[in-house]
Amino acid sequence: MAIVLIRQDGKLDLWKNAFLGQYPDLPVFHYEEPHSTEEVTMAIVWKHPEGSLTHYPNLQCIASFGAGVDFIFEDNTRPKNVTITRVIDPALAADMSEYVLGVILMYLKNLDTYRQDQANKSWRPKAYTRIADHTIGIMGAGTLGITLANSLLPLGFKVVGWSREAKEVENFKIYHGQGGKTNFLRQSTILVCLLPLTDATKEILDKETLSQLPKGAYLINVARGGHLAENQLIPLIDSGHLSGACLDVFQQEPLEEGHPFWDHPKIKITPHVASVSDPASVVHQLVENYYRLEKKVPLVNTVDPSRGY
Ligand code: NDP
Ligand code: OXD
Repeated sequence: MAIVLIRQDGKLDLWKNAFLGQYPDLPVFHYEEPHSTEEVTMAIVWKHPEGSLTHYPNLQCIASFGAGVDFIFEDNTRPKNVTITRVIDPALAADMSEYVLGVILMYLKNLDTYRQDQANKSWRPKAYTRIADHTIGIMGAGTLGITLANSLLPLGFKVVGWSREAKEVENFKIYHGQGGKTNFLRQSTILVCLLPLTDATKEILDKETLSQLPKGAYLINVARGGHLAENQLIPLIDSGHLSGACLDVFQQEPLEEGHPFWDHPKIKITPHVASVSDPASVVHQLVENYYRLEKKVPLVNTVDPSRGY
């Protein structure tokens, strides 16, 4: 039995060393070095090259290096009937909450605009809003969404959530399904997308959905670029229906040089960094599943293929 690591972002050695640092005897290889493909039972992947999983005839688990698994389901060449797992990690959730809180406070107090004004040596005081003025709508009240809600509520924000199935939590209301979507959207002065990308959520942030937000609402997309119907965003901002957006994820990453989002004064862009899996924090859960395979016991953090997340 062995583990293969597949990713194309220059971080293979960093991850391999993180595994070996904590588990020196672990049979872990990266996909570009010589290894017995027959031995491999677990592939840990992040945006792997399509077709790369077909080299492993004895694969029992495909594990995402991150929380999302959309790129695994998109690879139609992947071996089917192999368990898929994802990362569920308190540090990943805390990092996401910190990022979103930072964006919200920047928006409330116009801090990004003053940064631009300073570059132009322009003194232009603007009206600001307060925490009490806003209801944060968390689209995707799952692991990351609930952690975010629990970090915003003590600060005085009103929070509403939206999920696929009905669920109740003590401190805020979670709407669900198509039936609850409109009520959820109507209240959300700041909408944070934390959905998984699936057939049901593809381009869910389109004109129809975003038009149901209150006038002047702000959009934060930290989930996947595929959630946003990109060509429908700028008209909603330019018409004044939305006051702006902060986007961490894009249909195509890196964002193409000529994309209109780069130059729009009311769109803030970050390069898919809202929350990044930290090897020190997630190696343990990935290796735990490798040992579970060895012992033939059920894996943790599995994904339901029928839901796609
Ligand atoms: P979870 O699976 O824990 O939560 C997903 C939530 O979305 C659940 O509440 C689920 O509902 C809800 N949901 C799914 N489908 C629908 C639907 N069709 N209609 C309504 N609600 C739906 O995921 P995580 O919180 O761990 O992660 C969310 C996503 O965040 C990841 O998939 C990834 O794409 C993205 N991400 C982005 C990062 C970045 O740096 N930008 C970093 C980490 C993650 P229910 O509760 O009923 O199942
Ligand atoms: C993730 C991500 O899914 O980093 O973990 O986007």
